[in-house]
Amino acid sequence: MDAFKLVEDAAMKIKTMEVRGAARIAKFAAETLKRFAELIDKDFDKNTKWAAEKLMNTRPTAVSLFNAINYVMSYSGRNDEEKKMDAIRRADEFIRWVDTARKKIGEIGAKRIKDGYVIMTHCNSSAALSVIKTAHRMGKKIEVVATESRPRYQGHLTVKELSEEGIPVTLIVDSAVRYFMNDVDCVIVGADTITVNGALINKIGTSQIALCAKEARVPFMVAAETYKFSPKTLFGELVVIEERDPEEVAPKDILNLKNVKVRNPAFDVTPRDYIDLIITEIGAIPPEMAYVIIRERLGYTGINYDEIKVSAMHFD
Ligand code: RUB
Repeated sequence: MDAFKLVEDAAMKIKTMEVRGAARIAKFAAETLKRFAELIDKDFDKNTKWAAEKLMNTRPTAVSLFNAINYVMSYSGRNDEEKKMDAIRRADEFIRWVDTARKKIGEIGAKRIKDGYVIMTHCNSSAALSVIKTAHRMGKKIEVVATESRPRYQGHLTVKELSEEGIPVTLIVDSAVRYFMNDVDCVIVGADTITVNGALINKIGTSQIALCAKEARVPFMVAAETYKFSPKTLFGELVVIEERDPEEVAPKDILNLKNVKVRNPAFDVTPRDYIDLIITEIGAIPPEMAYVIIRERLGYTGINYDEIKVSAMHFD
């Protein structure tokens, strides 16, 4: 296998959303960098930097991709062989982090789900579904209301996953959220990024759901691994919201109309005031604690975010 083609293909898979969802993207990037490191036999720094940039320039919003790449790229060594071994070790570590964090979030979050609960979720989040599935496996009788999540219909993936698990689920259109809000006991969504001030960036429509939940006094919870927190925002960087092709949301005859603009932002921002709890693998925390997570868990050196290094962490 050609190492460079491997990375080009992987980048394309992320770009076209064949691999999607913040956790899956992060894990896939770490796996790809590991494979790349195994395959190349010269100019380790130069080549891995190329691969890292290629993967980084795929989707801009989920900080999990940045954190994954940064984690692997923080390798050290006196020569290429040592650097290769360290990069591979770090990639394995990150991959393990993804898996253990999801499981832990399931265990912690499931304690917040009471028997008989109806839970609303949006998009297709492996972390949010870990909470729901764990509660179900604990024997709690629960039901789910899942939004279809236009325009890419990730909600269809969610209902398939829940159906396979034997969890009753109702699929609704995104605009029916307020209609059903009074019938649910809590909302759980995932995260693409959490900023230093505790704001959540997640699939477009999330902030409307949070607004409805607050108005209806329904608890709104976020399931997010600590690698979804953004060290870049600590240094003032704003999160870039991916705007995708208008063709995803409207047919040609509409797109061709005069005086009509079609826009397709893929994510939106939910301010921390609308979030009751963020369930991470190290505990359920209020959004106000985002700064502490970034400092203690992700760590950094220097004041320039280019120099931020995700430091060693505990996974279990
Ligand atoms: C996916 C999305 C998910 C988060 C969290 O967007 O917004 O809610 O990524 O998912 P897209 P997870 O389909 O555009 O990638 O908990 O699996 O990381």
